[in-house]
Amino acid sequence: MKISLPLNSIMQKSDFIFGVATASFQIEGGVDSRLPCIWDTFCQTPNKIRDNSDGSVACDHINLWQQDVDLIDSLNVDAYRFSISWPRVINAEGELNQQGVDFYIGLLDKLIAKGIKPYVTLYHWDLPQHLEDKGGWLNRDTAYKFRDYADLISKALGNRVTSYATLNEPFCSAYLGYEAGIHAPGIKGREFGKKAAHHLLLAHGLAMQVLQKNCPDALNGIVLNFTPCYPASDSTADRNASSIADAHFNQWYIKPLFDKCYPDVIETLPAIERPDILDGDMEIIAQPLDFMGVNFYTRAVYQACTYHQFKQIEVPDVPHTDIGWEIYPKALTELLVSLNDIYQLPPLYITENGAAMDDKMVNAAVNDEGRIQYYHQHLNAVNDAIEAGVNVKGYFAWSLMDNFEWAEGYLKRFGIIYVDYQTQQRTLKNSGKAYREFISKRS
Ligand code: IFM
Repeated sequence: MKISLPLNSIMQKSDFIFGVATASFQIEGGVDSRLPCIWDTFCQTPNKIRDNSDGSVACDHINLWQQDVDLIDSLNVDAYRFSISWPRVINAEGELNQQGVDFYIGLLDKLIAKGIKPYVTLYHWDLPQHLEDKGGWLNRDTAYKFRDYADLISKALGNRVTSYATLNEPFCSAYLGYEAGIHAPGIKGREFGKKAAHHLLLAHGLAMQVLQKNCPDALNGIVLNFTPCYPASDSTADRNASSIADAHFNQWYIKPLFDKCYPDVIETLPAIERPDILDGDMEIIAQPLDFMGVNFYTRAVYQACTYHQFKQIEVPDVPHTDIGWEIYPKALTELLVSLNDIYQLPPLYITENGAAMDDKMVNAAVNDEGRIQYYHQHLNAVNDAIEAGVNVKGYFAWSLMDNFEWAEGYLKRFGIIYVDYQTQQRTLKNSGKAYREFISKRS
């Protein structure tokens, strides 16, 4: 199977960016050369990570980064999206840790020397533990600490960075980390999620002000994840249920960026669940964006439920990836078209898209046909959205290589490169070959 798009498609756009993506905690390892973060603590808490693993070695990228950049280069991609580990570059006193900064300068310089554009995310979930000890994202002051970190690091990296994203997937940090409790720091309770979300969005707005001042030539923005909500039936009750779920899980994070307010469901929240919004906060959050990143993997289907308003259901007999997420590429097209209808969007990038598969190495090869098909379908879905008028300027495959998949540990493999965690040997999967071949066919 090959990845292919129709003629006269995004393949013809010379400025469309194809890339691969990773995140610091998921690949770096090297815990001894940085401060602890909330995921170090969470991994040490019994029964939080399915295989009881942690990020202490991960893909050992901290040592193997040069060969990893060579691998990225061999894929013929235009860009590499990675994140900076806040606890690696800022010490407990809030000053730059030069050793950590030098690691990223080396990485950036090698990428640039190879003609690969660096797309940098400042926060992909690895909050310094000492800030969590003071309340983490439930403490408004963390937003100001994030602004200070963004200021110091963006000055230190100079003009090396093509694009800065402030946050990756604030929904996951807020909801999974401070409401469902299944991600670090593992806090559970409906009264926490929206408060954490507000401070994350405030942190984004404050950091955007700094980035636009320090790096006016970079593309500065934010990366949101979307799981589009569909009703289980055409009934009014199910359609309402699905739209309430959408307001909580998707619109909650995008509406403040463009409309300076939260979705109307805020009015239905009991006082204890409401965020603490101070005068001027919504103006800070709604900074002009140079781009917005969209991370997409799957959709969710909801039906009405008297107790919780909505209930997610499993659709029978549909294809799933190895992590149990339904494969439904049409939702990506529909999502992009609907966001474009609702909001005054800046250019969009698909900053993550990919599939976990039960990969097996056989005779030094990984024949991951299912993943190739996933990429084929989703790239075509992006192309359909562009043809419907959405301004999408790039696409990043998640992920460059297998890595630490959060609460799933190392059990789920998302890479287009296979990682043998015993030897740290990397092997290009067939999907990696297909992606390389696809990109190389561009005119
Ligand atoms: O691995 C994660 C990534 O860190 C954030 N987006 C979703 C991916 C797959 O779960």
